[in-house]
Amino acid sequence: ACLLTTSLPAVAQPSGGISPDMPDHFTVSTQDFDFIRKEIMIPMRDGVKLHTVILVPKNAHNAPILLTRTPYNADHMTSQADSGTMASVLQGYDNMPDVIADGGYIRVVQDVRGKYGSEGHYIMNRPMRGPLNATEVDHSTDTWDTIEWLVHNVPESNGKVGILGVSYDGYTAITALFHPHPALKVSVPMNPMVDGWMGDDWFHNGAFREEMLSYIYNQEATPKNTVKWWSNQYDNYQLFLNGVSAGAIGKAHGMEQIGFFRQILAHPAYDSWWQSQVLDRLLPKEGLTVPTLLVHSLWDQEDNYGAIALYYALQKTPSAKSDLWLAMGPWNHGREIKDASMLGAIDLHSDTGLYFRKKILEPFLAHYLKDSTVPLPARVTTFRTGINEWETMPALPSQDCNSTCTTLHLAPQHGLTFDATTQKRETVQYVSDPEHPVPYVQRPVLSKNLPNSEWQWWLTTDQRNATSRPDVASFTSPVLTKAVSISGQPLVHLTAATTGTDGDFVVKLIDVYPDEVPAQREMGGYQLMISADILRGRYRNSFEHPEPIPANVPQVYHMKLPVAAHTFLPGHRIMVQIQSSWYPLYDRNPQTYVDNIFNAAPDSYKPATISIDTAESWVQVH
Ligand code: PG9
Repeated sequence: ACLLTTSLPAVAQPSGGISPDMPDHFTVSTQDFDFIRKEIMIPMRDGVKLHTVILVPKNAHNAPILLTRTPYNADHMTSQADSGTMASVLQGYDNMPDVIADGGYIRVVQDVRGKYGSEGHYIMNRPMRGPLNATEVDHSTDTWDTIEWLVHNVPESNGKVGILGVSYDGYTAITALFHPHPALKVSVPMNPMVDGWMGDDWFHNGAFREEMLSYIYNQEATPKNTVKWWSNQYDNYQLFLNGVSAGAIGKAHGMEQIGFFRQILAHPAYDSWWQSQVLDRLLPKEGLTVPTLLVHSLWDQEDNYGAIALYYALQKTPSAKSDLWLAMGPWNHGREIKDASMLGAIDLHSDTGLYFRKKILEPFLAHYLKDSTVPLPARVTTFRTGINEWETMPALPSQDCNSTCTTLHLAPQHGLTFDATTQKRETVQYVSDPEHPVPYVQRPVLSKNLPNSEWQWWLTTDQRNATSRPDVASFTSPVLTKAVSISGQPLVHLTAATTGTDGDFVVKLIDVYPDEVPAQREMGGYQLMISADILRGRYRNSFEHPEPIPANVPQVYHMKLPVAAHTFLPGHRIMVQIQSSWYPLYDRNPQTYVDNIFNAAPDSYKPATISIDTAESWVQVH
């Protein structure tokens, strides 16, 4: 579009015969745009002003507002095109032009405190007011104050506001539900970060996700991310190995200057600092009063815990019956807002992102924000991989196993059986050597900030690379003669001994494709992870109070794996895989008990022999 200025800015006076080409402020000519863009500094109750971009369709009248609150640059998120149409401007993160622009919504994106154009101080996942936050403000008050301003100052609106966002912006969409503003009619947290210790971005069951150091660095060194994480190694595997512990690597990058990094170092266990801020503990105490659609990606490489944990926690509250919905799909982190016809290498044969937006999200928003009579989606909608079909259910299966569970028993000779009577005792051993940890993707492991990194899709990558390592134990069923469908969270009961005094256990449930797949030959023999997670052994009895593992004494390790909705087809096999590192996504366990692994000395990292007892190890599936 040809952009003309509407008013001529003052021209700087020449000096020494030279006058600058650039005006102090360039004004974009918007008369041919189909929307009006406003940038407002909205005052909060403590006087801090938050930078807010408002896009109003030019024909808007009685239109609802869709709000996103973000640490990722509101300006950037509302200026993605060299075109003057709202649909093309709203292409980026958190935006779905086919829902937001085509739906006639007023779009509002706000920088949270201390990021980009907003005043105030940034705090990572700023705790809600309470034991960790004695101030008068948190994300819920900032949302309240913002909505209060919007409903009084955007005359084109109908006074109804929805909040939505992916990941961090899903987290802020949840915080809006605490003492919500009466004009907040709906919340859609997508892939939200909910509990950073138990299973979202920072730790999983106590194992630290050291690949996230670069995120913390970029987000927290400067308000506008002007200082970027650096590395002198192309291969992160080598970078982290050289650095020894995650604490040492962070310190070598000067990260002790960053408050959140200091908190991470001080709180390696699930202590009261974590417990009093995680949203799946806090929100159920309040209950839901606003209709909420949680959105979960079944292959989410970043936040595959939060939406489901919050769903189960809210299900226990009376308000769930009226106000809680869940949608799950075959997506990586945030893929539901884009084309989602492929799951990594796997062809889904339809655009599952489009289906979600048109059949679930759009009616949900319209019902509550436009008083539309379109029916609401089912309480739970999920895409079932394997048979590639959508299905609905009144609720997710329970988190505990009852008589309806099927048990996959580890069996001798690396077998896996449904039949408990064929399960016999055999000890399967491997040596876990911290000098040669199992890579989570093939090396070189590229930083997730690099465009050719495998980060986005790593959960879908072929596990044959792991299967062929001597420090990975694989247990495989015979070829299936009929389909096996699973839903909900697989439950692991693993019995293993180690010669060390600490150690990690990674358990993966894998769909092994037939040797030949004529329709897509590259899928022949593919080993697709369906659900997998890690547990730091010191937390086997208590996430809050770690304990050394007694060397050479078998211990039971329980894990709830991420939720699945998958059908293993006839001709496929089911595999359970066990290993003791997933590197460098998760920091190495020294395998010698030390007080705080962030400070582990190089000589504490020791090889350990792991012995798995097949007779006492199984995975239960719904
Ligand atoms: N997964 C990212 C994140 C969320 C919350 C905290 C830290 C990181 C994100 O995509 O926003």
